Amino acid sequence: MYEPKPEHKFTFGLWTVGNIGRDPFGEPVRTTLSPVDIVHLLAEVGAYGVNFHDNDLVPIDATPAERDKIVAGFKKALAETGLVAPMATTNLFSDPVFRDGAFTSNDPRVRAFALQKTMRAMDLGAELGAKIYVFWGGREGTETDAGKDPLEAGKWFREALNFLCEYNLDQGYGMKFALEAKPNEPRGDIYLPTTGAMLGFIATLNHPEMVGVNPEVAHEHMAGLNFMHAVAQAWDAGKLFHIDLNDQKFGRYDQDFRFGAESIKQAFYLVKFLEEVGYEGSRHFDAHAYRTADLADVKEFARGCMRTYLILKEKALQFRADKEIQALLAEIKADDGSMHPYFGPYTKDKADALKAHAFDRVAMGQRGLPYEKLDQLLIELLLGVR
Ligand code: GCO
Ligand code: MN
Ligand code: MN
Repeated sequence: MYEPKPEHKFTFGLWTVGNIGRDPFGEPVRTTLSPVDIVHLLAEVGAYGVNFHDNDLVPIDATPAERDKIVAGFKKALAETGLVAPMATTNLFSDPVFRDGAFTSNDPRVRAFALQKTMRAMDLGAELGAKIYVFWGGREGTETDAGKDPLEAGKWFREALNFLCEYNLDQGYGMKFALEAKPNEPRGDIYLPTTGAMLGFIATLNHPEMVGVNPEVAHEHMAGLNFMHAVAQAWDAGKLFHIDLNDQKFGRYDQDFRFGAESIKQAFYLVKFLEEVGYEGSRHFDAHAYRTADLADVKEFARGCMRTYLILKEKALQFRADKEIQALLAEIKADDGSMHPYFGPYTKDKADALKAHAFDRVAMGQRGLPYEKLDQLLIELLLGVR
């Protein structure tokens, strides 16, 4: 019943199920899987697609001949399994060259290298059919603001994206860029730390229509924010090009837990939102299994992400069909139409009439709203007793 199907558009990055369980305190606990192994693993658990950073697939030091061989093998695995590669991105954070950022590094040679590396990674993405190109500026930030000017860094970042938008046009790749915000980690502070900040920044670009966002649950939760609200703002702006689903305790380090592992209610609101507005992009799980997992448990992790999404999708339908819940919502949103003449576009007559209207403010302030009752019904629905 909760079997993933291609139409659900569930995708995983090579780096997600391929995560070997290294952390700042400990060595890897799982063996490295090749990209081809990962494609087969994802096919086995029922995913629709696989996303990748350039260097998840092609090592940074690979020769052109090695690159071509790896890409051919990967294409073969995609063809064998029917998986697609809808999103690609650049690793601009692992190599020591990016220790002070990529597009915002103080070193102009690093900024130019970051552009070169991204153009090559876009070529790779295009070759494999990716139409969404993600930018996660993991090291675009500072530990001390004594050495970097945020205005200058912002200008460099804008110039880089403007340049790459033109490259996309010039090559005829037809890609859409999706900017992913994160407040910190690995930098002390990362520039443009929230989805809202990214949306403001996009409006300053030369090709704003080409650029949207890739919000991630964990990143907004690290900042203590309401993820669904950020997604709604992005959707309203026509900018929800991609989404990174995972989970995270609020305010903690970057945990990348299985989707729905921690915040069931927030996950429910999110799935309900995506399904009700008709979001058609990938449901990308940017998460990894606990460090305690072995390979079998990694598969459970991947299956769990998709299964929880599908369970919550069903719960959203149940919420809409629940008569008691809908009656409460109707009561909360009651509207006798008497205020309609005051809403909509401004006219002087409307303003005059509204200024003259006598409101019973005290009575209005006495009206209670049954949100407690509604929320308890939602809890019972999610706990499976409704
Ligand atoms: C993180 C980020 C990354 C990006 C990935 C693709 O916190 O590490 O979420 O996983 O999503 O680099 O851009
Ligand atoms: Mn993340
Ligand atoms: Mn992410």
